[in-house]
Amino acid sequence: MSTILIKNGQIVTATDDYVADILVQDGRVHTIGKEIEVGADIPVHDASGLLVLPGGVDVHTHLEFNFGDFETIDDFETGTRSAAFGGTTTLVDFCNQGDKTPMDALEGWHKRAEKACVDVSAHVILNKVDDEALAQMRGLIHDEGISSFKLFTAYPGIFMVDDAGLFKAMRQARDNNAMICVHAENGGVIEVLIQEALAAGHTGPKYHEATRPSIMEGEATQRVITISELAEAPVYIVHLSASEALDAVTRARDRGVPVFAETCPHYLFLDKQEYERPGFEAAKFVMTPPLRECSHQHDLWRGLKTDDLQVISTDHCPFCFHEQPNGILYSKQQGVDNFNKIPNGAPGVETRLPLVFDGGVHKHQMSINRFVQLTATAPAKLFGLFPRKGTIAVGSDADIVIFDPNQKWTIKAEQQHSKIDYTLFEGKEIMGKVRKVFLGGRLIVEEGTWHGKRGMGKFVKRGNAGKI
Ligand code: DUC
Ligand code: ZN
Ligand code: ZN
Repeated sequence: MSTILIKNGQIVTATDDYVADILVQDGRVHTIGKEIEVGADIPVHDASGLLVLPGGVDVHTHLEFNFGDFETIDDFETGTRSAAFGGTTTLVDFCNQGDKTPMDALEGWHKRAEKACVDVSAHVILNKVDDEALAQMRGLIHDEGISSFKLFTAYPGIFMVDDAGLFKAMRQARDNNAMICVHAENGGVIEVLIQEALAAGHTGPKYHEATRPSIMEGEATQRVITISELAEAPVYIVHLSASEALDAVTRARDRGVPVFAETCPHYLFLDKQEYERPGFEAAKFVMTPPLRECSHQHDLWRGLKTDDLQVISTDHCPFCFHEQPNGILYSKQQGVDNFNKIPNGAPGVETRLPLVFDGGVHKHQMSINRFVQLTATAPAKLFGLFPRKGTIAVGSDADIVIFDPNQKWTIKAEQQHSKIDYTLFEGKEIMGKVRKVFLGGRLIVEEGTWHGKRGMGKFVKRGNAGKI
């Protein structure tokens, strides 16, 4: 493998910020120092005046993901390439159990993930917590390097598990140093509200939001936390959107309970006004949980500041707005007459780092160390990837982003590298841009040009999860 030198950049980790050189050898950081000398044959990347960041770690994506009747549009090649252009070099994607055993589901996921262009792992979604699934959790954790699982308290008949299943899975995770991630909304109540809305002739996309009230995210989050306390297991709340849910997390953390939570850029930058867009446009914003009142955004930024929220991930779950020539199942148009048939999910894997840098570091007094912690270090630690991923240190994988903190640009769907035909942030002006991306020391993105290869991403076996 080759050697490269990244020179004179401002190296930022969750704790440090200094100017130095990085010598990369055999895919890893070999030396960090001042004025490192190399031979004329060694490629040198001058990062003067630029930030040198650990590659982003996004622990919430859905690539080639089967969601009820729908499938997300990005496969592992397009989704991971899009991630790379946005400075993210490791994904922890969701592997859906569906009607298989968890082990068989993982085998299918591995086949699909062979195309990945950045490094990947998976959380396995359990929708049936029976003895077989509980037994297989042990093998998944210890033999397969899968140290986290996702369970749902929503989507009855598709993903939802009952409290008993949640409790059993949490205890199994606790005994094996793994972590349960939960989609926390009250699926039963939501189903009643959906049926009532449809019966009243309310079919437009804005009723997606109206039927998923934030207090039912708060209720489910509190219930999940209470069950995790009894199970004495760490728990991770995914895609937290609501103040009520954040309150539950904050109260528990204040008591010393090991509860962790992520939010996503769309909850930080957008609000439910988007559902008032004319025609069917609002369907682009149908993700779950839905966008909330503006006041929730303020609470989420507070949570990021006080470490009641530890991670920003994307929940990249892309369904095209327009029908696709050979795959109607990929499109939001499925729900043009019925909001309950709009596939739930939105894109975002490519814009996370720049959006959070612009909104956080430039506009919300977030330090650049905290930015790195939220987007790389904390997710790597919580999900058993650290210190291989999530930092720049001697021995770490040389997944490195050269980032210009002051470059201005405008988000446009046509310039993104996902297969999706829209972005939630069309026309938004951003300060902060990815210039170069290295995966295991190989230059894969250079000033908007792709140098990577389909299949070059590796599956990463993960260690213990649930500690930070
Ligand atoms: N949950 C997710 O994690 N992603 C997409 C939609 C959902 O309900
Ligand atoms: Zn979810
Ligand atoms: Zn998701």
